Amino acid sequence: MRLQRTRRELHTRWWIPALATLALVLTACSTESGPENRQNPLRPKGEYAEKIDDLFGPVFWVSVVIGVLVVAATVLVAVKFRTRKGEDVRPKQTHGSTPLEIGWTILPAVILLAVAVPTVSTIFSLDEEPINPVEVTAVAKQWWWQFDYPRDDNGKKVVTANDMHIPVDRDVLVTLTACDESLPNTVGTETPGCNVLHSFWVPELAGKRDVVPGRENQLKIRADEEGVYVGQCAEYCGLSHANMKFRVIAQSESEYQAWLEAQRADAEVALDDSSDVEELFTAKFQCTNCHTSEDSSLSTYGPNLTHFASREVFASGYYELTRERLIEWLLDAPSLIPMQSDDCRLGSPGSVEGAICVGMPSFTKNPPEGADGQRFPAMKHEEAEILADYLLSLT
Ligand code: HEC
Ligand SMILES: [Cu+2]
Repeated sequence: MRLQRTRRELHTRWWIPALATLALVLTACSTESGPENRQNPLRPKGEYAEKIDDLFGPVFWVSVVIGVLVVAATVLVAVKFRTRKGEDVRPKQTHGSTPLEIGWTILPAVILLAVAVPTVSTIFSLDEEPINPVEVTAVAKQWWWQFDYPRDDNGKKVVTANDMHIPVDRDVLVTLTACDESLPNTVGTETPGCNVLHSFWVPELAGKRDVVPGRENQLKIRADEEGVYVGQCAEYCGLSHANMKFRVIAQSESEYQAWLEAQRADAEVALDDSSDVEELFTAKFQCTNCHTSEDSSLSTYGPNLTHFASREVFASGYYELTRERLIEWLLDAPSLIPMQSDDCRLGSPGSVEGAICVGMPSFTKNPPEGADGQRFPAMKHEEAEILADYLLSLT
């Protein structure tokens, strides 16, 4: 009795795993990051992303039709020619059929050709020379992006992080590099100043392109509407890869030029030689080993902070820039970097020796060493506040 019921239950409860699967699939429709997650390649917001979408649509439907036909034919044949009760004869075996074989060779070839023609033509059209482009270099690091804007007449470039500003309705040619001569090598890479493999992707503005150490790739992007688009590293590059985001801020040409002008300008607040801030920033904690806050044309190990407060987000776009968050970050950044290795987070002596910590160090749990080889003392809350207020004045 008991056994029978269990079996019946098994038969009638098939919907439980089915429902669980459905629920899992539906999480993809989550609107948690707003009604539009701003990373939807099926909702292109620029000419080049549109071209890709125009290709994707027809190819998708061709695949759907073929998929449905193949599955339907398979099911039909399986049902129609199944062994019936009491029937125990081996079905008639057929070997070779010239018309069929010619047919199923030619048909797929024709379908592939039909897909290849628009595909290849789209590839060529996306590869056409950009017209009067704005040029930006994206330098991929673990796990954040640096953006370099070309030198002006005085030979000064602009170096910023996480927010990439572009004008609307204009081609932008992005040079993609994982190397920066001013930096030491990332462990495991051979080319000077190079980081590991990354990939640059702004789904609503263009296709993705790999950032390869020792090579310079280029990608054309374009936005047709003003707005903020969310980009993402699309090639696994270490533990916190999934959070290696950035924002593309598309503005009118005049707003863009004004932004660039402001970024070129000197720091809003100069470090005064005898101030508390100067003492903390350059002497006590030597933030200057990895950052600069006085020259927006320099590329450094960590993000250039000269106009830090002009950004709305920080830490690869993961956090909104608020005073509280910034203080937390200055005290113990590794704990705020998702997936940062435990060695870097805990800073427990012994486990840290030889551990590869990338990113901003913890100034409370695992303070870095100064030039004299001595570890800095743990940062006090008041010190973090002074530093945060200074950084927030750097508009
Ligand atoms: C060993 C090098 C190093 C030192 C020393 C260091 N930083 Fe950093 N810092 C980094 C790196 C790398 C990042 C980027 C981390 C990320 O985005 O995950 C960073 C990020 C930051 C950011 C966020 C920037 C942004 O736009 O996302 C701020 C602010 C910052 N550091 C301030 C400081 C201050 C203040 C000090 C001194 C108390 C300091 N840092 C010392 C390496 C360092
Ligand atoms: Cu990456």
